[in-house]
Amino acid sequence: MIDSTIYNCNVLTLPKIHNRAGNITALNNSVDLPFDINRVYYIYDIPGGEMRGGHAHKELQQLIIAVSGSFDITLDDGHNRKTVSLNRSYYGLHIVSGIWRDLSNFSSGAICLVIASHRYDASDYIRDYQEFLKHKGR
Ligand code: T46
Repeated sequence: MIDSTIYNCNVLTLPKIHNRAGNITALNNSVDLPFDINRVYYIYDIPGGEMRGGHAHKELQQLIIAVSGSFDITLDDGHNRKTVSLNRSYYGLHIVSGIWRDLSNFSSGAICLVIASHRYDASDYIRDYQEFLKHKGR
């Protein structure tokens, strides 16, 4: 079990296969990720000035990639905060469980790809910040 703090949420450099016609990044289960993949989704057509997130997950781990454009992710473990800017297709932010996140500053045309450790489960979300602090024992 990984500690549930922002210091355990790191930007991973993903494998990149380059040739003159462009790049490929392939993510292999159990090889390139710190968890097994159970779901992939992506967020796109994000209107200017909008924010996403505003919640934490009890169990879910994720790898978040700006496959196009850029955006910022602010992570909060109930004690400390940090903001990570993603702007390259070969960087992925690993978010461990139990971290509040806010996504903002989406560039025009940004696409946010999320690789997730579990299938969708509404009961895994904590959408109230005070409840999140209680969950963290703060
Ligand atoms: C996160 C950020 C980056 C589903 O039905 N299935 C799904 O797999 C997902 C992800 C969402 N939904 C439904 C649930 C809500 O009615 O889509 C609606 C919006 O979902 P949510 O509020 O989770 O959207 P975001 O963009 O705020 O958050 C999502 C992830 O849930 C979250 O874990 O980190 O993307």
